[in-house]
Amino acid sequence: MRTVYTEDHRLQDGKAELIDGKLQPCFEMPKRAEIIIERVRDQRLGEVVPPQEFGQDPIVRVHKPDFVEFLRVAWGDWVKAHGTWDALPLNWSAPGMRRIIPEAIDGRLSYYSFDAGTPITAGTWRAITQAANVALTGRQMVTAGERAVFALCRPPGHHAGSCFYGGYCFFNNAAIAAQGFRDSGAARVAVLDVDYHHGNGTQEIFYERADVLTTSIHADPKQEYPFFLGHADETGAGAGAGHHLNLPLRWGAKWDVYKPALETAMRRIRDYAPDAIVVSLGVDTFEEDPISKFKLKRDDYSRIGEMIAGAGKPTLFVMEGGYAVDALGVNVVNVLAGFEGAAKS
Ligand code: Q9C
Ligand code: ZN
Repeated sequence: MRTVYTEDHRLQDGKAELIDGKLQPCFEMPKRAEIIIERVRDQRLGEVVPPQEFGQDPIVRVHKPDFVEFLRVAWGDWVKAHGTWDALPLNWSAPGMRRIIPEAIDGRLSYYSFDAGTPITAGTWRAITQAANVALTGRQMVTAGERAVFALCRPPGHHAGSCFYGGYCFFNNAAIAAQGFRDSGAARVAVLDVDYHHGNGTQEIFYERADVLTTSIHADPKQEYPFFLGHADETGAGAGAGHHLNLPLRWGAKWDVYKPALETAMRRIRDYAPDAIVVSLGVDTFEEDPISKFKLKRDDYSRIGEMIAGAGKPTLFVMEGGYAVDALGVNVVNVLAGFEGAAKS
């Protein structure tokens, strides 16, 4: 399996996030992707190729133009107002307040975000456009006939919606790729989100559409971030009714409860008969993850890869979360190698 990767991800290197009541060093750090690419190379998973440039057109297919333009200018506007420390929002509109786009940069950060864990920095725009290019390049390779490709995106994307960022995510790389498959001839695309956190952005983007089936296995939003979406009764709306599947699991979930949830998701995906599958590949379900409370082990990731291969569809893996940095390379490559082993047999 080939990997798409660029060192430009390093340009997203935030100083701090607000977590557990404290400003702490960002868990979403450049080291994450570096550990993963090192393991890809050590294990000889396959060739590593750089992304091509696709411009803003495929991005505005899933994100609103005013949101994209905000991200493009945010750092410059922030520097004018406050200097070169990272930009973070610190208040949000509550029910009863109005959604009028503020002029001041502080207000626009608030308007377009949903948490204080996602700093905008000098290199954010380049890093996030390149992460989208990584996903789009992988999409193009799969469309051209590769059985599977790994898009080593960083920063991640699945919390970002049509007009909001948060959860370390700015552009929804997986959603951009899924839309890219549609725009290049795929009639139906399925998204499988195995990140520990609910893929609220991906759900929001495709919720009223039947041409993209979205599925997510994640920590129950009654217990876990992002809290306000990801319940089992959210199944799609309008034309998309019945085309979304949430499989929330309680804190402490081990392979014995994770496996049946993944079987349920894969069954739904098989029934949908998609032309391609996009996997939002988070490995923050790992037992040693510092911000998560599932208990998957290293070998469980090989099984996840095998089960995804069982669908027998062209597959694009898009990197999402995972913060146990030392084990990140092993766990991610276990999924990919597990997939390859099962795809061959
Ligand atoms: N106490 C991704 O995995 N903070 N984003 C959670 C938990 C935000 C995770 C705080 C976590 C975002 C892509
Ligand atoms: Zn996550």
